[in-house]
Amino acid sequence: MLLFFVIVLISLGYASAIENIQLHQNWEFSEASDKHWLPAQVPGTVHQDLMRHSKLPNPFRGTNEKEIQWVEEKDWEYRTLFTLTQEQLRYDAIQLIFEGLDTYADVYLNGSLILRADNMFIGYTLNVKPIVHPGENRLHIYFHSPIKQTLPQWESTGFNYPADNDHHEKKLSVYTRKAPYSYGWDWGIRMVTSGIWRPVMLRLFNTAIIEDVHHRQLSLNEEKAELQHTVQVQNVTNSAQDVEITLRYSLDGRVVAGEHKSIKLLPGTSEVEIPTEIKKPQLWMPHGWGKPVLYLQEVILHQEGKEIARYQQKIGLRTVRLVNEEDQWGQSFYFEVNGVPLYAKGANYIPSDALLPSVTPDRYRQLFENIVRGNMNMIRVWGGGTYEDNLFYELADEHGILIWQDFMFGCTTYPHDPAFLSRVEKEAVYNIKRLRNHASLAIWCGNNEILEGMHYWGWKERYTEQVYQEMFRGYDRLFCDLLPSAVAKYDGGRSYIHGSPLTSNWGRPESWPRGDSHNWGVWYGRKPFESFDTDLGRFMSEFGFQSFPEMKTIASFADSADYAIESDVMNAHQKSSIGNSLIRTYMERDYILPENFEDFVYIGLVLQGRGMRYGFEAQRRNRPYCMGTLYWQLNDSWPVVSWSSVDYYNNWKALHYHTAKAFAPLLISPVQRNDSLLVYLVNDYPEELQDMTLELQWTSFSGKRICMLRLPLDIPANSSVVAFRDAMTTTLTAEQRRTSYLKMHLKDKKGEILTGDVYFFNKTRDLNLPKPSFHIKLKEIAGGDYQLTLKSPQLAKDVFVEVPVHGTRFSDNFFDLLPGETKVIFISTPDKKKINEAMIKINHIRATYP
Ligand code: NHV
Repeated sequence: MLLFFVIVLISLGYASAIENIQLHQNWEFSEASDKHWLPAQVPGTVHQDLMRHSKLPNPFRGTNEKEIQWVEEKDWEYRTLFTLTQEQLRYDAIQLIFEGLDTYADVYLNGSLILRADNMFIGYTLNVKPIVHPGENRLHIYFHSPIKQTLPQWESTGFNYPADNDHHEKKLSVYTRKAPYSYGWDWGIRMVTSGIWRPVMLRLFNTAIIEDVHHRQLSLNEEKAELQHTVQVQNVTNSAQDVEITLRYSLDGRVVAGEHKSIKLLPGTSEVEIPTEIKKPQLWMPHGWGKPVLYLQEVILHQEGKEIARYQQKIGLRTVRLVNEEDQWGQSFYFEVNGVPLYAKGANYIPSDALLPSVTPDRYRQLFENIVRGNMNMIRVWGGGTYEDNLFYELADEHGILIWQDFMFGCTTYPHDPAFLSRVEKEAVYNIKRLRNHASLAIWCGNNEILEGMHYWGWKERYTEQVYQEMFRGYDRLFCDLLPSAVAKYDGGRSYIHGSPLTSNWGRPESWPRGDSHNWGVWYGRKPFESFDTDLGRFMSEFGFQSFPEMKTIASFADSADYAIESDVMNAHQKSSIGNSLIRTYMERDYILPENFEDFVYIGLVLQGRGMRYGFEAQRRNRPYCMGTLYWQLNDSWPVVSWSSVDYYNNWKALHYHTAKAFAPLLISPVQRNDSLLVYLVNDYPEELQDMTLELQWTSFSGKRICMLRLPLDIPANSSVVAFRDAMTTTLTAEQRRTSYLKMHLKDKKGEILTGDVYFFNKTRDLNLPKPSFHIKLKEIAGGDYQLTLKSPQLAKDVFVEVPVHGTRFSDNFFDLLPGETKVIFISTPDKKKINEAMIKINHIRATYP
């Protein structure tokens, strides 16, 4: 964008207005002690550069993680040269901008120490005009090892912080404002990176620059929106006199204020207030409720008829409010969007890669495609990662995805000495200002699970009373004082909560009715999936279940000799010490345990998908008591066994297909309660649905229809209703309940199917599954796009169509192929890769039986 901007200005003859020069060329790096310089890529990390020069093995493969740990203990240097002309030196201002330095970086320009960076989460803008000269300029950055840098602090602290996810015995991560997950996590490889991880550039300009625009919405109704925009303009002339410029503010190309509004700039930064009004505003709607309409706001500065600066950003008009109030059940926790309570559906997001600079714009787009196709409307940027790239929030705005933004603190207490607090304050202000104009931003949250840890993870016993009490004081200082004050000052009106869960609660029934809940009773508590029916909070912001990634992802890091659950290589990719045994325990409850590794992986995927779906539906059935489902976790940062629904190579696990189905705005949700079958209809649309028909069809596994029922009904807006109730024994005998299923459809008055589901009357292990005989046909419909037709006279359960190309898209997968049904799925491979029938593997539950 910026490059495009430069070119446009030059072509209009405004070459002198502004120049943005990316400094991504000619970099070299070296370990500090050996001065052996090699070409480097910027933005990047030292790990990526070392891998490029074969100085590190692929860290994701085999047990290589342990071979790369030496990198974190070294200091690293990066350097480049750039040239500037006499003419360029004549600009009023020359800024050197780092959008992100990871982390302890001393920056030298032509021999001057111009910055000592100590926080990876903030960008730095430096005035370098007095330091640069015509011709060659030397930029040199010395990265101190984050380990060595903090060791003295650790040694003088006198105790080890409870950062149990930090995979080093000395818990150093807490001292550094650096993505916590890079020190290891229970799904994370340890790669303590250093480097210029975000873009670096020079900005040369005359007169003035638009430093910031803060857009605020003062009121919003059907008639009009009242907005206030605060524009900060920095005057960079040396003149002691006032500088006259004009400012133009436009929305969607229409100048709504300040056409030739002339401004006298005083020396330094001036604030210009622009009130505007939009008649009949079009609202930004969350995904599932309508269009997320965006308006392009643009501020342009002119001097003597020439454009000197331009600022663009898309904004949305909507209200979002966290309603966290006492009510008949306890304390509500829901988001009201444009005046209507929204059932939030989504997941917890972790960083997309262990090496952040390798997340390309394309990967962000694919991520949001997964979010949208998963029928989600909210994503939580969880506090153990990073504040995401601008593109992430732009895509959220565009797709109507609300963002729950944690500050980057999680699962441990932190220091709260003055130096630490001052870093955090800068980080908060920087990121609040960077993100506050996004329509998608719904809430700021102080941290992940720190209070939970304080109360229930044994920390009281681990520390002296004095240390423990000091930790509480630190908590209050950071999360109840510093962060909320920063939010109030720079983003007033946006909701803030000090932490999630709001009232620490795992496994304590008395806390379910209050605030948001993390339910880890399933998984850590070994409770059955059916406990999701009763372990219900007001907003489920975390709960999850692990699975292995599918075989082609395992094959990316393991050899076939490693294909055993407890092999060294598999264990290096399973960071939860109890993970494998928990998967097995749950599998035995619901499925017949398969004999081979590949089938264990496949059934594990089905187990995770079906189990989690049970939870999603239970929570949605219980609206309005429960008003949100954000599961743990959406994605992976490397190929690993984890709770994710999409693996590192962008392959959907069974869970993501089940998510899309369970999060559909209209849901048919059957459940067995005592000896009855109840069929719920859940409508998340803000409109009533009239003249609907619910069709129920009981059918045997070999396709024989047993019984059929049609029920006319209306479904209220934003509701969950029981549409059908039947004693389990009324329609089917016990034997039939092992050999039949119930198919359900919701049709509108034209007979069109709006949604459907299939229900089985027993756990999969207790069903009498037949052996299906498939007819399969693959047809190429365009380059890389295929149509696969599947048919069988007998039921095939949880059919998994496997294609050996990473990132292949399936319109559906992990589905039940009903007897006699012709199932057509669309398959699309990345980069139009060719596939054929022989490459397709099909698995299903019956095929795994001994
Ligand atoms: O373990 C899975 C995920 C984590 O990756 C992540 O930190 O915030 N998880 C589990 C829990 N929270 C989170 C809950 N943790 C516990 C529950 C019960 C006892 C101890 C810990 C996420």
